[in-house]
Amino acid sequence: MTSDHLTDYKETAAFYLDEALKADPDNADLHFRLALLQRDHLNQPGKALQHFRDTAALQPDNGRAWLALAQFTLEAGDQGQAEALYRHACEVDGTQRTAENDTLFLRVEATQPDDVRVETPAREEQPAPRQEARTAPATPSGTGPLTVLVTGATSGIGRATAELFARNGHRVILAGRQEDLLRQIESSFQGEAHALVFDVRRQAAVEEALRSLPEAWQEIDLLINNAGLAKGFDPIHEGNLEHWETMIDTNVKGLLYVTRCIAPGMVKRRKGHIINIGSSAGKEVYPNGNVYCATKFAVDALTRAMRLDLYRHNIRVSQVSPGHVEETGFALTRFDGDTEKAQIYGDFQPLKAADVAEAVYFIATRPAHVNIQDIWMFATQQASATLIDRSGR
Ligand code: NDP
Ligand code: 8X3
Repeated sequence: MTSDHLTDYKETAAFYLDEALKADPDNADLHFRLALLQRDHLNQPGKALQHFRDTAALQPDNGRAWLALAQFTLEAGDQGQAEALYRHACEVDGTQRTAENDTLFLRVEATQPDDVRVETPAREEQPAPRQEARTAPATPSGTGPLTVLVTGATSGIGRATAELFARNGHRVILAGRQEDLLRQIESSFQGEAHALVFDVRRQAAVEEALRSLPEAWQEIDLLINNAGLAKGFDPIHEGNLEHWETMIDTNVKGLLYVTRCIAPGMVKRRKGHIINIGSSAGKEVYPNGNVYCATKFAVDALTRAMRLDLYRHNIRVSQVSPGHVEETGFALTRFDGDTEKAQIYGDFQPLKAADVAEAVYFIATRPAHVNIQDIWMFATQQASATLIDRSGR
């Protein structure tokens, strides 16, 4: 058999797996087999990544899928996020833990989020990851525990933010698209958490999900509009229309749909706070950033406009506008799973998801008479969208 035949055979197998998935889209096993084929034999990393993500969402104890996600992330140069994914793979399936993988994924100076703990290593030579020392954030003044809704809580900044609020005794509604992952995060938190499944682009689904909240979770004190993404990195004349629609629908319309549902209750109660996750891309445009930047400029404008509309109702409105942030799925999503292109953090130290979470937490825990309008933050090695000291970490 020639290698041509072999490729044909594998392409045929992929075709039929794809067809089977159309009939049975929630079949984790089909997603996983297709992902393996695409990654190992068909050189289709973007498609493989998506199917590994689907596998992990549908079958959260599939350690091999989590390990694959860790490998993609490592290849994309995001060591912190890769380490968290590897820890998670080990947690759900102890057989994924090997000395070779430890060497690959665990850093000596490791950050270990509380929610991805790994059992104490059985072998002495395994490095003991160290909890990163962070100052305990202040508690909110005189308000008691807040009920906080975080959109996009399955990953990156949203997940780190939800974790920080939960760790400090607040009640967190974890909103996202991936039900199993949300439930897993929910059960991993020490504090009170509630998973809520919806896609921010689907207005009816947003309304229905928020209406379905148990009574004890209905009164949201703090809305963190975080769900968002970049797709593509092309000049305007070569842009992909589907990418544009996705970014506009998610980053702008999604934020509006969620806000429109939650703000009326805040106005009625004369109490509440909305924090939007904008971006440095909403302050200055950069080449090939066009539509993503436009959506974040829109978030910036909406933050300011919401503030004008809501201040008389005693509602605070704020924004955090970060530059590059690692430990997120941002770059992999933008470059459609292309791990080479997604290597944008390897030669400098960007912000970490936890840094942004702390900025959000700071804003939310100021005394009631203080409204922080915006925290525009960069890593020390980044001075603007295009000025980055890439001389190494
Ligand atoms: P991640 O990819 O790690 O997280 C994005 C989150 O948004 C995921 O939970 C994702 O869920 C969710 N999401 C995406 N689309 C939808 C949707 N239609 N409905 C519901 N949830 C959705 O990236 P980040 O943590 O970096 O991104 C969070 C925010 O931070 C975004 O608004 C981004 O623009 C902003 N930002 C990021 C920076 C960075 O450098 N990373 C810098 C500045 C701002 P799912 O897993 O289901 O896709
Ligand atoms: C993410 C930061 O510079 O990649 O919003 O657009 S950037």
